[in-house]
Amino acid sequence: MQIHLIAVALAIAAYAPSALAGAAPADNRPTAYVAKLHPLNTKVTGLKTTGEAKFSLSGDALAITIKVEKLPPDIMHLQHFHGFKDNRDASCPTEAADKNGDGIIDLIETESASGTTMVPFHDDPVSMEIVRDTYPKASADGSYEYEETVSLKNLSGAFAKAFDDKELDLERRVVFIHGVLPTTKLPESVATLGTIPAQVTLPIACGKIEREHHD
Ligand SMILES: [Cu+2]
Repeated sequence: MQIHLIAVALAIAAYAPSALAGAAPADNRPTAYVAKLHPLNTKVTGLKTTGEAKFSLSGDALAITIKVEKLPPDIMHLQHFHGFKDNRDASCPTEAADKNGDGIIDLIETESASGTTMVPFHDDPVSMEIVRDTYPKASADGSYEYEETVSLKNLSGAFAKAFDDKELDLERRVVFIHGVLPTTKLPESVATLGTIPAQVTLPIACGKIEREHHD
């Protein structure tokens, strides 16, 4: 029995794709990657925003599902995966990321641990357009479920074009959820991207993407 289990484990390991573009696992279930989202900047939101982002690959179809709860309600929330252009392993920021000590981890302060904004999760991820008004909107009770299926080939192609021929490399990326109510008072020390209000870009949840293991 034990020998049999080891053999199965080895077989699965042998099939594990190094990047998303690899083969299906030995058991024929779709390859899946999951990020468990934990809250960030809870002192600002007063909420423990949590959820899960899932990436399931079946053939060329990459289904992206992101479920989030305890969000600032009734507003649109930017969501992306972030990572490093040189493919270093990204991680979610810890409190140490708060370089200016204002008690808030702003988008710019996430960059040393998490890299930059890469792929947007709105109605058209393949467009790679970060500024768009089709990100999901939280319900009045502060939750949403986002689902979008894209062609892996198309997304990989768009990604390679934007990031110097690099692969999606999901296991080296992190998922961020952004956005607090526009009425939220933030100190001027909170940095943002360009002219986008800091309330829109403030990270409120993060999760490291990991390959899902079936047991
Ligand atoms: Cu982002």
